[in-house]
Parts: sequence; structure tokens; C-alpha cells
Amino acid sequence: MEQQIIENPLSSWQAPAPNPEWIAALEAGKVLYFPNMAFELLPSERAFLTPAARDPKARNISLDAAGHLKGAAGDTAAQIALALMIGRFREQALALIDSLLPDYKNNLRLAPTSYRPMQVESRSQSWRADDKRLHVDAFPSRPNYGERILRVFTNINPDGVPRVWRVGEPFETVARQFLPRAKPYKRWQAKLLHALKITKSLRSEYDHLMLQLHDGMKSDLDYQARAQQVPMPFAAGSVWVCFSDQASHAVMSGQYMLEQTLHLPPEKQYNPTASPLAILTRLSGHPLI
Ligand SMILES: O=C(O)CCC(=O)C(=O)O
Ligand SMILES: [Fe+2]
Repeated sequence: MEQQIIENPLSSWQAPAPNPEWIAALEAGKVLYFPNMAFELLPSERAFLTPAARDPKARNISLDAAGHLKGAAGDTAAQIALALMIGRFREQALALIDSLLPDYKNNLRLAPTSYRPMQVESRSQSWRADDKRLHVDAFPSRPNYGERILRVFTNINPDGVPRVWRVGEPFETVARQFLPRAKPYKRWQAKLLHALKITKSLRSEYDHLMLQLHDGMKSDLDYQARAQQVPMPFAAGSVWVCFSDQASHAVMSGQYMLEQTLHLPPEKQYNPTASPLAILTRLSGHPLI
């Protein structure tokens, strides 16, 4: 199988110049891996390297685009310090993306930045929520009409524990297997979901198909086992970047990660024909949004 992970020696969060090969690889759904790029914690921030940093009632710790911290435990001073740490990662992730992909500038929409202090292996979830199964990201309640999901991850584990992913086959290979099995899109169902406020806007056929791929992959244990895939340990003190709506991925183990999500209209890509929207439209033979 063609290499799905592209290693990159860059250590600075500011790439010296954009590289057309890296850009094409990313837009082809590959994972860019920077083993020498680390997010440095201040000594005082090491106190946040505990699952207790999270409010037990919350699913995740996140800093929203407006700068509000959600899901954190601790007093006001601790929460301010944690927001500063997550905010610093956000700045570095944005600088990295701006330097790697300068044409995206002014077209990116900032989503929340998350801090995930929980151990992956000890979480048990329903199959649909279980990110230990190979999947492409798709959001059930927030239709995105083809908007891209670009993510920057860093493993900040203090004990050298890698974050181990499985990276699966190219998007078109996935789509060719699961599109024939996808339930057909029904506009009345999309309208009902919206009327019931299950979705925040009308679910498009694109969004329906992406969820069908996501669910089709995760629910098929045989696929999980036999799909072409590589185990990928992302080292402590490393960074990786991918379009998670395109790169098939699963997280198997690890603890302490920061993640930044950015959204991009697919027509603003260097190569819009590489987007999941373009690929699914081509394979289904009619407009999907
Ligand atoms: O926790 C991780 O390493 C990745 C989980 C995942 O599938 C995602 O964030 O899309
Ligand atoms: Fe995911």
C-alpha cells in the first residue's frame, strides 16, 4: 500500500517555506508526522498532567474560539493557567498551519482547542463513539456541507508514552467499499432530524454519506481487522497533522494530547478535487450539497 504517513524532520512550529509535496500529501489524506516538533510545557504546567485536570462531569477540556475554557476542574487561578497553556498550543498550531499551507490563510475557521488528559485504553464506549475503531470523522449533529476538518495533534505525555494510532487506507478506497452499502439519503428524514433539533441545520446528502462511512466502518468488525492499515506510535514530544474527515484513523492507546481543529471550505484547498466532497460527488454521480 502507498505510504499513508509522511515523516517530516521540521522541529520549529514555523516552516521555513511551504512545500508542494507536503501540501499534496496532506490534501491526499495522508498524515504529516513531525517527530522532532514538541510543545514545551512550563514547569508549572506539569501540574495539569493528570486526569484530575478534567471536570468529571465533562467529556473533554476545551478552549473555545472566544477563549472560554470548558470542562476543566480546579480553582480560578488553575483554570486561567490551563487556558493559557491551551491557548499557547493554539497559537503554535495556527503558526504551523499558516507556514505549511499559506493559501489557507483567511479561509480557516477556528474550532475549539481540546486537551485530552484521559488514558485512551481505559475508556469504554458505544461502538459509534469508539475512536479505537478505524473511521473518518463525521459529526452527527453539525452538518458541514463538505467543509474540511483539519487537525493538529501533539502528544505531551511526560513519561515517553506514545499515542498509538492505526492509520487506514485512502479515502477513495474506503468510499468504494462503503458507498454501495450506504442507506439512501431521504430529504424528509433530514427535515425531521432538523425539526427535532437533532441536527443544527438540514443534514445534506454529503453529511449523510459521511456518517454512513463513519458508521459503516466502525460497525464492521471484519473490516476493522482486515482493512489495510499501519500501527503508528506518535512519540511523546511530537506533532502530527491530518484532514481527519479523510484520513482513516483509530486511536489505540496513550494519554495527554492537545488537539486543534480548523475548518476550511473545500473550494479553498490547493486541489479541491482531492476533497471528500469531490470524491463522493464523483463516485455517486450527482451533487451532494
Ligand atoms: O484521541 C485521539 O488520538 C484521536 C481520536 C479521534 O479519532 C479524533 O480526535 O478524531
Ligand atoms: Fe476521529
